[in-house]
Amino acid sequence: CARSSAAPRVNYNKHITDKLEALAKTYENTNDKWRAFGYAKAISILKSHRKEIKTFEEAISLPGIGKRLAEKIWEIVESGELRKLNELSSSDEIKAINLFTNIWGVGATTARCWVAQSLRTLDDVREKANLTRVQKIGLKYYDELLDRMPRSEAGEIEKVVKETTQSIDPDLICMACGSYKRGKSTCGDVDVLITHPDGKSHKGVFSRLLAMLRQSGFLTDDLVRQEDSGNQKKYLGVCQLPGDGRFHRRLDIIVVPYDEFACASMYFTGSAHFNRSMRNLAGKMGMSLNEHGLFAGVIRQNHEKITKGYPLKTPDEASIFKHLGLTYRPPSERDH
Ligand code: DCP
Ligand code: MG
Ligand code: MN
Repeated sequence: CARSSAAPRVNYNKHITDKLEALAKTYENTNDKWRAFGYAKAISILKSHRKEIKTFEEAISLPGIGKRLAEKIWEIVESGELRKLNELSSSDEIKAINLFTNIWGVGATTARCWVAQSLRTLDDVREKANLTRVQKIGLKYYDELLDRMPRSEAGEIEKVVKETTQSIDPDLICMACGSYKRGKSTCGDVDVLITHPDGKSHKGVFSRLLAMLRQSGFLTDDLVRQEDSGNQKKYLGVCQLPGDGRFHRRLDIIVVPYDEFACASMYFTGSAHFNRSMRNLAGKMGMSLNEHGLFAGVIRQNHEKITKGYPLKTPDEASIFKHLGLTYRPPSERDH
């Protein structure tokens, strides 16, 4: 959650949260949204608990954790196993749903639909399912896209994008955000953010950059191109570094106007969990935070905004923390 101290975070209960996360994911995939939601809340509480849980009493005394969840926690503490998870993951249907939702572009609804049509393997899907253009790409690179790349490779990808970007205009700012900026040792994809300090020369860069990266063979497949969210342009695709034995990797590129740079870089740096708690905090303070800006004087009725408020000046990330009354936290301390 959003804290005012800047102490690094350790998850003392990873052995528990790993199992509960797997169970939550299964519930989400099987459309048990409420159950998944209950688990997500418990997992976040466990992750911010300052010590390892060793007794049932400790588990049940945590806020938002009832008897049944405490029993599951206790079972993991005591036996290292979670029977419910083992049981669910031995079902062929559930195995297939989990297999299918790991295809990029396939959600739980589609996966369930295929399972209902008796599809069980990736070959079944390849031969019998009605695939979208994007799902075909997801299937083509199934293993490669599931693999997390070493941090050094994310750095190489950032370098290619940066050099190409700055060949258009050397003053363009271009940097990898996401898990890379948080200092993780592996990255699921590379999230590159681009802007220009003069506030206008970012315009036109998006299309030119993509064309150049495609031309050089670096971009191999396009997944999604979003040009509709205000002044930000977002690209999701697949790239491959030159040389033998290189995997295809997911690459996201966002180009933003300079006055949205701080909020965009904070959003894109994440983590998703950190973003959620920052947004919640802003909401409680009558503000609203998203990748475009931080707005004050927001009036809500039943959680619905009735006035948009006015944008606050956010020249850098530190100013966002300051507006929210928080001590600055560097990216490496934004995992939860
Ligand atoms: N993001 C978010 N909410 C989402 C998805 C993303 O706030 N539902 C933000 C926070 C993420 C950032 O976008 O850190 C980049 O998204 P990624 O999915 O690329 O996540 P990470 O880079 O954090 O992790 P990974 O290494 O898996 O890519
Ligand atoms: Mg990422
Ligand atoms: Mn991403």
